[in-house]
Amino acid sequence: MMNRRQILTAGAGLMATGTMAKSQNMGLPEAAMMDSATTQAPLRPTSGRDYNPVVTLNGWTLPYRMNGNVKEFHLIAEPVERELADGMTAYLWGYNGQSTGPTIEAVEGDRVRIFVTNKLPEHTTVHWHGMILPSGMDGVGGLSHPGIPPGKTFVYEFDLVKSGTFMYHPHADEMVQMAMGMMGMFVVHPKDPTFMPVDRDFLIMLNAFDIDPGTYIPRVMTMTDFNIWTWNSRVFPDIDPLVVNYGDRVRVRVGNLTMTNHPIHMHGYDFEVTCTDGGWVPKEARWPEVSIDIPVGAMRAYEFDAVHLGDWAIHCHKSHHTMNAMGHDVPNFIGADKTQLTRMIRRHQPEYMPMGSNGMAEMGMMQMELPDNTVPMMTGWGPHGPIEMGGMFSVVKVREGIDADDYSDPGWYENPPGTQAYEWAGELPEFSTNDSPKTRLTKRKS
Ligand SMILES: [Cu+2]
Repeated sequence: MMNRRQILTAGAGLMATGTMAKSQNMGLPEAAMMDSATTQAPLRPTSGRDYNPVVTLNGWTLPYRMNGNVKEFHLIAEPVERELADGMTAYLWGYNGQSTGPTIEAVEGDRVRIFVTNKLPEHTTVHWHGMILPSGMDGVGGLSHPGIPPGKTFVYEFDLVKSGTFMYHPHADEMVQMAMGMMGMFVVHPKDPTFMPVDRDFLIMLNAFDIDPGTYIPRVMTMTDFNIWTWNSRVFPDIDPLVVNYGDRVRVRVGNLTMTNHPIHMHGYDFEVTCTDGGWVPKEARWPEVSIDIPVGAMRAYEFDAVHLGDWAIHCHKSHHTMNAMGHDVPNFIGADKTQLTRMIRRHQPEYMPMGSNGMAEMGMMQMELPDNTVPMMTGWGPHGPIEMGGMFSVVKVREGIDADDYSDPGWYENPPGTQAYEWAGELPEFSTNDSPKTRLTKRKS
């Protein structure tokens, strides 16, 4: 088990690579780079207005500098290598070393100046999804301004007139550039720090790729049949847990830039939707939920008080989205008797193993040989066996005694005595799971 405490240190993996850009063009802010897919500790502001920073799961926040009253950021659009899971790297396009790109954080009332350097082989733009800004800053290539040619840097500058959760992505060769992983989130904190304060504020960007097992580059023409369903370009079991201290007020902000909706379901709690990318939901207009559908091209934030200790699953409720690389044209063998067939195939292929007659759970147990650079369809081990999940799945870990800035994995929850499902030790009815529905039917008749 990896000790997150050892690797989760503020700024770990941060490398300054702004030197080159600086010598070519004095005055550009340094462009911080990230070489790690591990959740980075929240980046507390050291200048400008104060705010409570967010935590991007398996992501990081872009540092800024103050230039007079203007908050300056530097994004670099470029090819990146991203570890989607241990053992699977994808060659993507992203920002500042990673896909998804770094989270940008600022405060309502700030003026921001965002330098965007294009190191891609084709032009790009950045659209600021949900922001109220001048039309010429909106980043729609050809409409708002010309595309940023390869090798050039453009400057976006605007006032943040409202707080909330927004996204950024190209509006230039959009289908390709988004399929390649170009997207990030932009959080504008309220000017009034007493407005809807929370103790923990998590960010998840829902995205998806179509990458054939054994390959590295996403197919960019895929419209719906993606095979890698990710949160911030990461899949279970390597999405970090959402670590929460007992009693914390928690906000989870979920953006969706995939091609389909995702009903995000969290166990153990009910919660309220408090924000969309259109703005904050007034108290009287909120309603309770346990699953919240995140439409395409939208953001939803929900909040809850962490008063139930435990390990609680959080996942997309489309069961195919909690699987990793898989084919969809596999017949259903449940209930089929493969004894005869197995004997015949083994004459030619002695290692042949029949699968699927009892369901597919055995796939979570087996260490099947996989091509290089892919992840098993269902995977992850919990304290009680295989979790049989992949893709858009993680665990909310609510514990007592977690320090304010500690997001390291506390390990598995130990259920107090008498609070865990247990095996019946008394008499059992006669029953065989090997009977097909047909035999069971015949038995009942006789
Ligand atoms: Cu989904």
